[in-house]
Amino acid sequence: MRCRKCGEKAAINMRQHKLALCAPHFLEWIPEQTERFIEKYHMFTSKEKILVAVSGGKNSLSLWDVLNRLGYNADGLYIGLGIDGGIAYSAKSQHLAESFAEAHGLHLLVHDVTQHEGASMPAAARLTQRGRGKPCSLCGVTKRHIMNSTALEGKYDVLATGHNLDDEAAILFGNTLNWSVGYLARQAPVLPASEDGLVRKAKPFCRLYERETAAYALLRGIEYIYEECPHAEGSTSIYHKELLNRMEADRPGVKLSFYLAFLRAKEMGTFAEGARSELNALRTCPRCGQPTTVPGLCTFCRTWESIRERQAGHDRND
Ligand code: Q46
Ligand code: ZN
Ligand code: ZN
Repeated sequence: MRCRKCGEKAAINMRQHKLALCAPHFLEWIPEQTERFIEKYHMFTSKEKILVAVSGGKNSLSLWDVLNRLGYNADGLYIGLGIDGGIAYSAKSQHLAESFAEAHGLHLLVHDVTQHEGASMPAAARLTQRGRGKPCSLCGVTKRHIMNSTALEGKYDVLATGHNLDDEAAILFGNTLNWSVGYLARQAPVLPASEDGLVRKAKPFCRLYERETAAYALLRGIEYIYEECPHAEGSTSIYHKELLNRMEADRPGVKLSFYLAFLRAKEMGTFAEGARSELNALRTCPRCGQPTTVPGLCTFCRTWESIRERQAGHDRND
């Protein structure tokens, strides 16, 4: 297999694009494609301040690297969840995020959940009924809250995440199986800021396959955490990814066409009603001031309040 651009030996063959490239041309192609998506979906401009959610994994570190190479003004945010799982998951991923920032002269903000919220994610999950001890739903609520509040406090124009096409297709697949109209209405390459305090969100890698972001990280020599979060095992999103991978193996490009056809349907106004009813249902949390769909305290404030109460109860009983 030869590189389409220079005829040298190809480092990657992307069947879905009918395109093979050598390492140097592939390392140029990824930023070119990313820039194209940033402009096409009006995600942000080079004058704006960007906060990249960095987990220490291949997608977020590659995204931070690409934005930096393209000359964007992007800081990173690492959220320390206090997950060990026998592999020191959080400690390792934080170290990799910090080393990357240092090596590239980039600014990384670190928010430690144990320090700020009072318990690590696994300990907090054990204290709530949510997910019967599995931390993922609490973790999702907490990460979204911290990302939004950090972006608002730091006056960032936009929050960028490393979601790739495999993530987006799996989310879309799950939302379609349940016909979750509200979620379908909110799934997009870019979500504008809302007046009531949600910062703009962008996914510049939403059209890149995970295989491509992984190859980019490897060829750029980016050190990232290979292990998945130990709590990800057995998750529905991984199951959906596996199903889509099986389809992709038989029909290269199916993930991309599934996602692009969805975006076209959205452009035609499908799900607009779902978006309107979601927006109408938004209220403001009296404690943190962030928008919420539930009356009274938002899910973040309510859940962490009950975690701290239970923790205090435990401490008294000790
Ligand atoms: S980090 Fe958190 Fe994920 Fe780990 S605990 Fe679950 S939600 S799996 S993306
Ligand atoms: Zn080449
Ligand atoms: Zn709140």
